[in-house]
Amino acid sequence: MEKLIITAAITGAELNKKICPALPTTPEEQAQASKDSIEAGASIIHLHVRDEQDNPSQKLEHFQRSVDAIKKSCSPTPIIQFSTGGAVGEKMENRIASLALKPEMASFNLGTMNFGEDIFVNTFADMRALAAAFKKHNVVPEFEIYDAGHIDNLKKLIKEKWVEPPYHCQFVLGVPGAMAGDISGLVYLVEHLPENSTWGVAGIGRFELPLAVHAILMGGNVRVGLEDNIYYKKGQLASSNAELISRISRIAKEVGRDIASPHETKKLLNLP
Ligand code: KMH
Ligand code: ZN
Repeated sequence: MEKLIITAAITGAELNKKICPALPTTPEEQAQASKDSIEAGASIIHLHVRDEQDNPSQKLEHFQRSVDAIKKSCSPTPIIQFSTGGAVGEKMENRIASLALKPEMASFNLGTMNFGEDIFVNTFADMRALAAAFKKHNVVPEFEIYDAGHIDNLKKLIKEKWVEPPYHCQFVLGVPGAMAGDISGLVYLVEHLPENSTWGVAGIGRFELPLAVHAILMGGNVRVGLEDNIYYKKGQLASSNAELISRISRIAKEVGRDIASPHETKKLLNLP
């Protein structure tokens, strides 16, 4: 089996420190969380950023200051994957604009869906505009798949030649409004991927750990972090992102799956 790529989703856009005191939101906190996550085994940082009031932001200046802080404090430097999802309701033009900073990777959300009580809008027109921006800025997309039909949306974009292989897919399972985090669902999704794909899974909430363990055994990759799940176990908040990542690294090593470094991850994902 290939080495395991662990992505740390350290912050997200939906949470705050009242709900999760350990959530890193300032550039300094994100730099420390990234450093600890890399030491714990992560090689990719999935990055959402905040403004001076701690509100979710897609502004270039806010991305830039977090990227600078992370690069300064992490050795080896992780792959920094921008979120183009942002917070629910963010304008598509702002979500796309962040790609101008040319991160190595960024998320690419594959469809409109209920997202809790909200609607997360990603129309085909949005996706085509996003795909054009990825090409223009030479950024590698990670395709976020929340539902089975999103694989068909990806296949449509492939057919229309908006996106090119290899296709890096992240199954984000357990969002209220989309697919739950059942193992049978994960198996179905893996079986229906387009050729020349890699995959990982990000289980939301209580789905995080069981899906990660299955992905480790199935040869997939894993995303964990406070964006997706704030509990270490039932009733016990996680003390940090690194705590969640360390557990995944321990489990992977116990079952004989080595962990990919940032350098190895670049090779595995064919990043420039
Ligand atoms: N905050 C969610 C609405 C992404 O990063 O691309 C979307 C999200 C996905 O977090
Ligand atoms: Zn995200």
